[in-house]
Amino acid sequence: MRVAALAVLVALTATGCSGDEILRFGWPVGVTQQADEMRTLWTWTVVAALVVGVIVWGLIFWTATFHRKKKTADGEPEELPRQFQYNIPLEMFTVVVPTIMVVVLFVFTYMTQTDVLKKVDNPDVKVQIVAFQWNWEFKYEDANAAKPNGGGQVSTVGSSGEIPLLVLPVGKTIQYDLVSTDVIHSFWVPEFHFKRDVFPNPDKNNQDSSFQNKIDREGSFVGRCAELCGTYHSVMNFEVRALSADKFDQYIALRKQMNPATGQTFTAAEALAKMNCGELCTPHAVTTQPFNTDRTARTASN
Ligand SMILES: [Cu+2]
Repeated sequence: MRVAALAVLVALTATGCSGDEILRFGWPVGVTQQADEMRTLWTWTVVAALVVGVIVWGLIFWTATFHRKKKTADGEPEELPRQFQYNIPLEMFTVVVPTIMVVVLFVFTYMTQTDVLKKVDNPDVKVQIVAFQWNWEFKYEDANAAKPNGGGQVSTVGSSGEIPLLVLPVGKTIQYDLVSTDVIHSFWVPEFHFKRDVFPNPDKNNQDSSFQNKIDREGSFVGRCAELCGTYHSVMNFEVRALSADKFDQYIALRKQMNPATGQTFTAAEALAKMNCGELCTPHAVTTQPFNTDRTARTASN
């Protein structure tokens, strides 16, 4: 027993796991409020499973150790131990208790799912996510005013030479409206712990083609198409750049302004470069054909 306790202690300390990591039980780190809610559900589900597990393991150990087939005093094998089949109370117990467990897990899962899918009426930012073979366009639905070269929405579109950057604010409710111009794609940012298919004609199918979330930290996160959509499906990548709300406002303002150097409004990369806020505003861009999957080997675009 002492050896086992020591082994557990060594395992916990030697691997350098923090309390947070232990309670994460292998759940990957997410960057949205919704991902944290899912993590809480996971943590308590594992805790509940461990409690049940410890009881079951204890019972197995107890039965196997103390209720083995014994020999009698004269060396003859003992008759079968007492049998419990057709024990109605016991059978009721083994039906009712697992049913209660499943119901409890179901209720908490349903509550978490409802929370994750919840939408408020007035999100702070709305982006239309347009998927097409084989790239993405991100249109900022509220940022359509006063572009000097004739108006139109602020939007970022990927090309075969540049991965599109989806710049978003931290701490704001963001609504993603998904639409495809051709086949079914799927919008997936692994760190959001959320993925949703992108359909052509979103009004004509029964899937809700929009969702909302709230990002809780700054950073760069890789996004992918998660639905096999044709020859160049694998190059359909994008990048989410989460900036503080101030920096995001600055970014959108720049996107509406004329870049004197080009005579056009600032592109995503130009606006980020002009903001000059370090690594976070470095306009990483990676050629998408062929796509370099090594995200540490990004090449800066001009
Ligand atoms: Cu796709």
